[in-house]
Amino acid sequence: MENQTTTLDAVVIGAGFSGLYMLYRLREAGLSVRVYDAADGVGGVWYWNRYPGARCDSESIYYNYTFSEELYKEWTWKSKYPEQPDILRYLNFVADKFDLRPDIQFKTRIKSAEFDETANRWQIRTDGDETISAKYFITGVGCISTANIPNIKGLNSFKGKWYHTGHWPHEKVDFSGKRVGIIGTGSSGVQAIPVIANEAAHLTVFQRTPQYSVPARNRPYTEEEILQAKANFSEMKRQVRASFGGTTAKIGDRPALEDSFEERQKVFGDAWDAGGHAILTCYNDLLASEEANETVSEFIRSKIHEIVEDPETANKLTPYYYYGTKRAIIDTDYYETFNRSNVSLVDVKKAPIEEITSKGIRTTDGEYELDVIVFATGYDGMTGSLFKMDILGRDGVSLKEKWENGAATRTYLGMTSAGFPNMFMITGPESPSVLGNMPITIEQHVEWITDCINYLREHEVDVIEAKPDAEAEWSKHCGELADTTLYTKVESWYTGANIEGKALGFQIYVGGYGPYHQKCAEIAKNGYEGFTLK
Ligand code: N01
Repeated sequence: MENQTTTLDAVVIGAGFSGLYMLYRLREAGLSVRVYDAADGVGGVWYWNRYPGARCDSESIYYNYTFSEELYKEWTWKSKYPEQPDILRYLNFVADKFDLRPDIQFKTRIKSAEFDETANRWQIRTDGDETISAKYFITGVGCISTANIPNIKGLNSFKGKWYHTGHWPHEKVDFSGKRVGIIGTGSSGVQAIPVIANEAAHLTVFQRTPQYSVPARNRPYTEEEILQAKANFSEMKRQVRASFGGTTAKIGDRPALEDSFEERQKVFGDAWDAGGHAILTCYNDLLASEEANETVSEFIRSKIHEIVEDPETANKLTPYYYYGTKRAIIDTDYYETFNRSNVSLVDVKKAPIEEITSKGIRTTDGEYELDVIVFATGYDGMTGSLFKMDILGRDGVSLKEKWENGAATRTYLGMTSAGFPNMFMITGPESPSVLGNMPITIEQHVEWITDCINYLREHEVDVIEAKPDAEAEWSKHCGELADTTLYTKVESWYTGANIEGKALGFQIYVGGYGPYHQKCAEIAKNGYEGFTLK
């Protein structure tokens, strides 16, 4: 077939929360726009993450769009923490309500995007050999969407079935009567483990780093709560957009050590009983001071020893790093699951996995025979999905090359990068993104990008590009802020430490959603300060 070229004003990659709203806004602004997604449906990560127990850890009534009051009032969440099928239904509902599908091309992956300096347009290529010429190139690829399947010798020889939580089959995986092994105890593993344990003949958990987890205390919403949330829409919208993390949660007004031990136990105990992430924000310095952090870390450790009956298992499950510096986890019956007779825990830090054999997993301590292996081994976060494409800016320099494979990520506001004109990244590195409730920060990016494009069109500006000094300043500011926290002191997917050979760096703006949103608004108000407009 002959190579076709499509001409559009804008190309958006990804049909998740970011891409759907970007499409809605740009279409409303009168642009010709198309969204591309490799999946055959909308949903982004919620399309792919269908593993047992998959659920969001942001509260439902905040984990949605706030741009349309009508939409907010038409949709009703069932439970406090939304499960994956409900989120996927919600995003399908959004796509239908706003008739978005005609402008989405599914089952199409973007392979490359190259800026053509003579035409000031992006030449974008798909895996179907289609070429699109677009004025604006916008990525909505998600921060944690490129699966990390560790390079363990022998996977191909395994005779059983294996799955990654982020690429789960659409049909139910039947664990009944099976010997299942799961590698990984991050958010995905902690959610999947209790559910798989309920079904499997035996579940072996291969744990490298023990995790802190706090009960979610998920439950159905009452009718009263739903009515109240809907009635309170405008105030909720105002609060979440000005907040630190995209919800109405309050951050404690004092440092942890200002309270006595007994007072702290009461505060932490109440947060534990209430469930969710509140325990991390009881005090205002839990992520900034080692001593303060130790108080909450120790509280959770003591809970693990209360819950887990076998002392040796409890010891193996006891974490040692600063709580919250790896993404905080909430669960339903995680630690309780280790009291079951059909669950065993293998410490692969002590006895590392050597290989996957035809029969199962062999560690330095012995071989575990398995019918199914589940990889809950996470993602190449922040830059993984951007680097999967060949994005070439001015002078043919690739984004990956410019950012030295992640070692020197440079952005302006986490949305743009010098040398990549008319390109915008929704929730890119060095924006607040994953440190809170994603839909709220996504909406802010989408609205800022739309306003920016409207401004360019009104002022007949052909090209917008971050100035190198403005971006250097922003990256420095992000780094300095991060260094005031404990985040940079612990290895996690936030720092890239989970990916073999990946350069280490903490690429998230930690100053909070509200202050960040204000900064972006100021820059726009000052005629896009820090950008060259030509
Ligand atoms: O991935 P992770 P995830 N051998 O990277 C282990 C979001 N999310 O998919 O800690 C043995 O957190 C690794 O061990 P270690 C959320 O933002 C949200 O669970 O590196 N083990 C770790 O235990 C979350 O943070 C929700 O030592 C290996 C695990 O695999 C992010 O996605 C639900 C290994 C990976 O944990 C990622 O979560 C799910 C190896 N070679 C996800 N390689 C909710 O909203 C890795 N591990 C609730």
